[in-house]
Amino acid sequence: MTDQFPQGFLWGTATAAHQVEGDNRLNDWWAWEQVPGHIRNGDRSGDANDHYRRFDADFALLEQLGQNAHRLSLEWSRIEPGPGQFSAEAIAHYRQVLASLRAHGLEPMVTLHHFTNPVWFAQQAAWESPDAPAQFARYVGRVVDELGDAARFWITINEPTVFAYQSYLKGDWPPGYRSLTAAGRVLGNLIRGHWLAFEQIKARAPHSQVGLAHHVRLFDPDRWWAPFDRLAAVVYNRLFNLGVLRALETGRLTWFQRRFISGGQGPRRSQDFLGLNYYTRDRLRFSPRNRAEFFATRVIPAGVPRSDLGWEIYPEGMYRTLRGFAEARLPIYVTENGVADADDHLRPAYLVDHLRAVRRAITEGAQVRGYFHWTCFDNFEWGEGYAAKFGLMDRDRRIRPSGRLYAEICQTGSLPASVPPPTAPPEPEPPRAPELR
Ligand code: IFM
Repeated sequence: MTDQFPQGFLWGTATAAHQVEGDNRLNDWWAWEQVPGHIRNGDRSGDANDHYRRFDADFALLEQLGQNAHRLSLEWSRIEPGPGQFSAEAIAHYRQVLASLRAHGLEPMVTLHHFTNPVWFAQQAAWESPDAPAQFARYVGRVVDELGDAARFWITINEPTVFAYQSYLKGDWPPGYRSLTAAGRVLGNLIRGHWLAFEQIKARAPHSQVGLAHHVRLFDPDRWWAPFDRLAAVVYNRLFNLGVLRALETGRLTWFQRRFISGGQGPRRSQDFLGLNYYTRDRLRFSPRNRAEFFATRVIPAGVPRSDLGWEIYPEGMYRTLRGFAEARLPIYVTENGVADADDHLRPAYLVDHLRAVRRAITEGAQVRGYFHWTCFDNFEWGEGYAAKFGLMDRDRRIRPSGRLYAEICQTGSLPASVPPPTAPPEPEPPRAPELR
């Protein structure tokens, strides 16, 4: 097998507006961060990476590092600060951002919703409200009216299952609810929002490529021989991985999703490509008392390689997921993949091993057309604040060894024959149950 990637492959990094722009005051996260206890170490997004002002220099740097594409998100609360009120200034800003990407030879991939909601929308019950999908679609329609000529690739929603889980089931993100009913309703409305957004984009920009960035977490039984561990893995896989894909394929909510919101149909095959965010897998052990977590507990055996956040490093999962995705016979973009690794001792091998898995899947027929590493520079990692460092660079844009390695990969379109193995592992921390994200 060659380690050369196909011609025209998109090589990039991914970010999200609230994590990098700075001074994003008009959304629900800004308010949430001000409350002590919500964010690790009391961090707040604050100026973040000041990318709202520094975008052009940042894109110049990514160009120098050999990248030819970039995934970013538009901040809904800047574009529509009040219901139906659109900011000409914010739209003009994002037009400049997209033009700057093009000027630096970076193909834009634009996400329309990446976890944050305008305050006005949050005050109207956000995604729990039956009006939410139409409100989101109105924003999407306006964005594509204004900016549809500036980008070809659009991602409607980032990680709907993670959003529903963290914000409405686990309660760690705004609005901090712990309710299965709310989470189910939100997930159903996000799917409807995607359907309507897909139609809005296609009506205005028929040649655009539209998808959704789906976070796939592999679920394996902790003990392969234990039938209930296996059952737990099947159930988790259906709930968190397959349900959304099925709804987008068929244009109908699944049986489980329909338990929370009634009716609603969308277009069949409402994706031009599959967007995959892959980071890790969970091993599940059946645990009858853990009702809140669907009767399973996530376990991490000792000695398993883990990131700074305790997530298992499992490149084989990238390959397995892509093989599964290949059945849809659609182009695939790895819209996120990365590792929290403050001292960069894991990232070089993580990068190459995951890309090798991508290459292997391509050889076996998966139509993978691009890879966006999460992320270019350390940024505001939601509830983890600035403690989790996912960047190929630090916040001051100092390039880590893994950043140089990725540049070499982007420039040559191929993988190095060998990579330095992980070095100087930090003191092992007591295992933490990983978050589902
Ligand atoms: O930082 C997040 C991103 O916003 C969504 N996907 C996972 C990343 C790492 O946790």
